[in-house]
Amino acid sequence: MIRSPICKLLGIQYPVFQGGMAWIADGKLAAAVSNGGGLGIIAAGNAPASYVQEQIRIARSLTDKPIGVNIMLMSPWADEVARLVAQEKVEVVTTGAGNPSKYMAGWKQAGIHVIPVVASVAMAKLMTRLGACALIAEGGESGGHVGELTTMVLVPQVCDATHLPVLAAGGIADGRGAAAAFLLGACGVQMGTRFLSAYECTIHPNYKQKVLKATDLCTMVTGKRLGHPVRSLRTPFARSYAKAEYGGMSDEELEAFGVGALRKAVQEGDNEKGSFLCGQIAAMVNKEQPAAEIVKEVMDQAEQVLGRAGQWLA
Ligand code: TUI
Repeated sequence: MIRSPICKLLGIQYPVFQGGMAWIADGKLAAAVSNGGGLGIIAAGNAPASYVQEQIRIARSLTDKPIGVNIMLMSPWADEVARLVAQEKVEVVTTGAGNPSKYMAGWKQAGIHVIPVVASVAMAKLMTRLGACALIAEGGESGGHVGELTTMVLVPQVCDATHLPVLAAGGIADGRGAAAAFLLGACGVQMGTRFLSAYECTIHPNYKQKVLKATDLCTMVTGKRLGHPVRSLRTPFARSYAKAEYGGMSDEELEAFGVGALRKAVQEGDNEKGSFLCGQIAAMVNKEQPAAEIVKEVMDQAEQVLGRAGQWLA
């Protein structure tokens, strides 16, 4: 069985986090992952604190295991969600899409395990100095907001830059990817795209089917012009956004074009106006199954792969 320092630190069975996917990772999905021995994470996304509070209540009613909340730092509600997680004594807070420095001291005082997502060595060093208890190094293979570096390149550099436990994210959806992450120096993984196929993930059926049918070149990155690159499935909407980005639209028009697109994908499965955020590894996500089974299957496979890892040693 695979156990690593992050298991003991957080009181979880397997070193597997479920990514805090905006509009998708709700209390039900998070509880299912935590009940499976991983760490389920509720996404605050662009929602107000009242929504997050309700999802925490739902998760607490379904599991007595530790849970996390992901705070999307570009959200206009980030300050109030930051206060809420301290009040609610959530075990773990992860952050994404920005720099959480101004919240770190308050969260630590509230006894929260703070685990920021970093996409660079500089951010890894800063978060280490400010008292994070672990880091998630996320490469640009991931879905949603992406940094510049790939997982293969980022993870070993972050491991060298910190004494903290590092989880790898971006492009990991099975035991091979998890084993590779361990070999790069990570002591756990975070997966988003793989959990889109969980039974407990209640995205629109159109969204789920698109992920299950995706092939290797099915994703693309848009949004670089406005400074917020996002990886999504290559749908009619993503293509027309990309066209608009390099056409004559003003920044304001472009911004308005994208508003609400993720919600339209998740709730309505809207093929024309929805933005189906998704990682590059979607091609390898082929079946629906319970979240708990995903956690166990990935770790069992990683164990087998690691057992064979020395086969070429002479
Ligand atoms: O945050 C994510 N993925 C996301 S957030 C999101 S919601 C959104 N919707 C539309 C546009 C933008 C966001 C959808 N997917 N992943 C974690 C992550 N964080 N990846 C990269 C980073 C990151 C980037 C820069 C973390 C820190 C950072 O620091 C920049 C700075 O301030 O120096």
